[in-house]
Amino acid sequence: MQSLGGRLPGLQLGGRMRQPVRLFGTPLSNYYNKVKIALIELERPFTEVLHLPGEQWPDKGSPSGKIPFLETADGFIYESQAIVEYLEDTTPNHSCHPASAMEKARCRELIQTIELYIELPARRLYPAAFWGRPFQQNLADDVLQEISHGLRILGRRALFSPWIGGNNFTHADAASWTHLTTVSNALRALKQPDVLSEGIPNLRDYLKHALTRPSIERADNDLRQAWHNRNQKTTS
Ligand SMILES: N[C@@H](CCC(=O)N[C@@H](CS)C(=O)NCC(=O)O)C(=O)O
Repeated sequence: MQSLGGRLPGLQLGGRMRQPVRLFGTPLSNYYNKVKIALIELERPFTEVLHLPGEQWPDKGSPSGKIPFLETADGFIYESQAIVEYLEDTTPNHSCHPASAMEKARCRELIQTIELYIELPARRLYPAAFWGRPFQQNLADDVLQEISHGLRILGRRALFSPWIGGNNFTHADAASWTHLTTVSNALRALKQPDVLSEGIPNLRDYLKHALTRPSIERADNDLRQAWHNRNQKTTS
C-alpha cells in the first residue's frame, strides 16, 4: 500500500476542512481558548457549544469529563493538544506549526513546559481565585515555588522575538497567551506576588503584543464577556 506520509490525500482533506466542527466548553476555560484560537487561525468553520465540565460520559464526548472537546465528522476528540494536532492534520492550506521538524519540536516543548510545569500547579489556586472557595496561603506558597521552577525552564527556551518561539506565531503562542494570562489573573485575584513577571521580565509586553493578533483579541473579548455574564448571574 502506498504511504500517504501520515496525511490524508488533498481531496479528503479539503472535504474535512469545509465540514464545520463543534467546539464544546466555555470561553472561561483556558484550554478551550487554546483550541478556539487554533480554529480561527486555521480558518476552520466552527460553532461553539456552551458545555460545563462534569461526568457525562458516554453521553457527551469527553471521557475525562473535562473541556474542551471537539465534535468532527470523524467523531469526538478530547484533550486540547490532540484536538490542535487533528486540526493541523486535516487543514491543507494553513498551518500554525513551524516548517522544520526541529522548530516544531521546540514549539511542542514550549506548550508542554507551560502546561505541565506552570499551568497545572497554578490550577490548584483557581477554586479560590475564580470560584469563591477558601484560600490557603500555604497552598499558594507551594504553588508559587512550583511555578517559579516552571518559569526557569520556560526562560531557557522562550525567545519572545516577538513570538514565543521566534519570528512566527505558532500554537505555542496560543497556549502561552491563554495559560499565562489565566495564571496571572489568578495570582492577582489572590494578591500573590507576580512571579510570572519576576521570572520572565518581558512577559507583560509579550502578552500585550499577543492581543494584536485578531484570533487572540477575539478569544480575549469572548472571555471578558463570559466573565461579565457570569458575574451578573451570581450577583442577581
Ligand atoms: N489536559 C486537558 C486539560 C483540560 C482542563 O483541565 N479543562 C478544565 C477547564 S479549563 C476542566 O475541564 N476542568 C474540570 C475538571 O478538572 O474536572 C486538555 O488539554 O484539554
